[in-house]
Amino acid sequence: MNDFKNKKFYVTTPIYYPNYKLHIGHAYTTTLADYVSRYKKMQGYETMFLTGSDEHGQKIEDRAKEANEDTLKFVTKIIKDFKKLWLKLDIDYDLFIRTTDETHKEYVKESFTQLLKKDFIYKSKYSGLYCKSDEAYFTETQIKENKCPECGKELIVMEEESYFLKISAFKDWIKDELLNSDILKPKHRVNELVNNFVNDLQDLSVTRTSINWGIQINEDTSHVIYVWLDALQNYISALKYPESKFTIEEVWNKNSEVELLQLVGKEITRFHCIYWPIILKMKGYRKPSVLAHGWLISDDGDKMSKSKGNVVDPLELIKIYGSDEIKFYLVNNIVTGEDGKFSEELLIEMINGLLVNKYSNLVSRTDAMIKKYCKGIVPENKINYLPTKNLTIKLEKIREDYYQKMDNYEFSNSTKLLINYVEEINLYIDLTKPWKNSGEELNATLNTLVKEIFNVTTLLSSVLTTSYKKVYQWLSIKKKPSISLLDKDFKGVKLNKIEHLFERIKK
Ligand code: ME8
Repeated sequence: MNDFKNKKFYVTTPIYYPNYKLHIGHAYTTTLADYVSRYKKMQGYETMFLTGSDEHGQKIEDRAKEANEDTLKFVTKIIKDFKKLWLKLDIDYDLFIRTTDETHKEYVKESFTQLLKKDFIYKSKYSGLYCKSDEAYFTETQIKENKCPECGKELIVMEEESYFLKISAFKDWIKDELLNSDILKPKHRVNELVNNFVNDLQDLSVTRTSINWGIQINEDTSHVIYVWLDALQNYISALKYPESKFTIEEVWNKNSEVELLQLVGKEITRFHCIYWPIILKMKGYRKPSVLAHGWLISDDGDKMSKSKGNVVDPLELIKIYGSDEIKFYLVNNIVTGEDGKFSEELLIEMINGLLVNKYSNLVSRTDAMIKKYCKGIVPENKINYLPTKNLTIKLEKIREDYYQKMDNYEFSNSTKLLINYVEEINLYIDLTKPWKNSGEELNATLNTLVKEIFNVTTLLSSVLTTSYKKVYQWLSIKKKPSISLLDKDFKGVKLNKIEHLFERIKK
């Protein structure tokens, strides 16, 4: 392994709209961010993980009105639920940004003034087909039968005085960047984006006079900033907060060495991979690095979304199945970058098939054998036992592959390798048959089992963020998971009691 001591990693999720409670789709993105952030931390990186809420715009104001509440009070209540979800899901974020925070608002106002001074913003009139629900204009070529291509709702004609961002001036630049650099992963989404949006790229309307609930610009208080110019800049403004671990210059300057990962659902790649890189370029900053994942779809094959009424409440699921179980399903069973199904049935199948049968049973079996054959004390491995040597070679290879997948952000492939790691250890038990073995060979086997359970548990700890603690407690390890702990020899360690890591779920 390399030394990552002086390296830094900045990971972000979209800031979610506090118009409704979050559903399992939101939990998916945040779980991926948490997984990769913990992994980088284990490698020795200094990490910063940003999430938050996108609080301005008509939709939010409308929802507050429906509820007959003051808008800020309304969103503040919903945000309590956001934070509760992240707590119950054991998400270790560093900073929760709200776009209604003063620091963010000030930053966005100043930024607007600067872009205006640099002539990247100008005033004009806009008329276009607009989707109120997605808060976006669409061009004729993007739509069919006056319906929003993203949510299917009826579009309306909007005309208003507006400030515009000179996006179209960067059309060739962004096309080239998308095709030839790493702004967007997976690569197959690039063509989609270029064909659907870049070829027909127009200046972006960035203010509204028809909306009150937003950030007023200094230059003209009748205009508030349109949500995307407001929202996207959270990734910069957060770094001005006192709790921020990194500074704006450190992360966003062109020569920055901070590794960056911005996770988004595929429906907002347009904003993150066209407008956002252009905004950054206008400000003289580096390019973003975005991973667009697919959608969680329900059994009927539809995207899970509040407007379709087919959402699953993660808080309810956590109560029944536990947070690690849900996180593992999301990371492992949804192929990163593709759409994937979520249902309770599939979740139960995964819990019983992988977490209980393979992983939890491995730990229980090993615990029982060491307690039976060695009075609960891990024996020493004194010999060069061939099955152990063969196992070690295989597992080292899996580990290398694991690091590679993680560094490539192929999350579902990474956890599949860890399951494979567990399977190899199970096969090693079948092969060495400790119940028929004795003497130094038995000692070598049991010592190896504990070592490899510890290794795989350490790697799994980035997703099984609660359950790994049971194994650490079993082995009296008080330290935080770290790659530097791998391959520790547990000879002479007295095993503590351990309960089942995962319980079988009855259908
Ligand atoms: O778009 N499957 O907020 P939002 C997978 N405020 N992921 C899903 C999902 C699903 N079915 N449903 C939602 C916004 N998501 C803006 C973002 S960022 C500057 C502004 C996740 O509350 C996914 O990450 O509508 C998606 O991009 C995000 O939630 C949309 O959240």
